[in-house]
Amino acid sequence: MLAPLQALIFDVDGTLAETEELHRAAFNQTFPAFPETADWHWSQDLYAGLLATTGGKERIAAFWRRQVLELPDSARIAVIHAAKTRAYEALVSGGALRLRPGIDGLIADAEAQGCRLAIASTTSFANIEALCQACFQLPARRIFPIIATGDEVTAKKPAPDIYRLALTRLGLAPQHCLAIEDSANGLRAAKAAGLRCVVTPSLYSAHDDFTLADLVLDDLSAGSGLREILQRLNDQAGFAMKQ
Ligand code: XBP
Ligand code: MG
Repeated sequence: MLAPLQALIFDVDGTLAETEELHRAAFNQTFPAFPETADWHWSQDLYAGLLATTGGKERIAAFWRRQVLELPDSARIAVIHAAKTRAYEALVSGGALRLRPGIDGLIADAEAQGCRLAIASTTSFANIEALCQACFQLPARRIFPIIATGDEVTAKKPAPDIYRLALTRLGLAPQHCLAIEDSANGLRAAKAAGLRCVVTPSLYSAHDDFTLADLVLDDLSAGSGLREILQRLNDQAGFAMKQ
């Protein structure tokens, strides 16, 4: 028995757009404003390793620990991270991001075929809103009526919590949904929530292990969009378009 597809659940960072260089720039713009982080600078090489920790606040704390510095209380990290979010929003609003190839087409396909759209992202709602305003010229909820974010759950990716929250808000079982991800942490989160997952590797995740993925595509623009993706998944058994 085929499970009709009822919703696509998108990751944001690295999946909708190549955002991590902008996140890195926002962190580096922010650090000099705070005495504790004034001499911090995250190079690409350093950031590639730091991405193993999902979530900006958690990433700052991980770097703090790595330097064997006494960790400040979480409120102080939240203040630094709030400044980073403001810096990131300004960069995004300035037009520094483009949607990855195929995202527009996949969203149009889903809408045309009655498939609902959702987001499950580690980043904050403010950042998702800024990206949608800049890249779609629309509020995030106009495109993705269901949005689950990192600050709404206790455990971020690779834990399944963000995907479970999205599924609860959709009111759907995982077999009726498909996750679109770019990283091993995101893939693990989606699989742990019981979802099928298509992976489009991004700048920083190109060398991740995607063994668990149901399908890996260079980007989402190849072929004939959602129908072809579902056909390829279906060849491995289990999905059909919503009737
Ligand atoms: C993205 C992240 C985020 C961003 C920064 O992971 O880990 O932390 O790097 O965002 P995913 P914030 O794409 O798997 O959701 O600073 O807002 O946390
Ligand atoms: Mg991602």
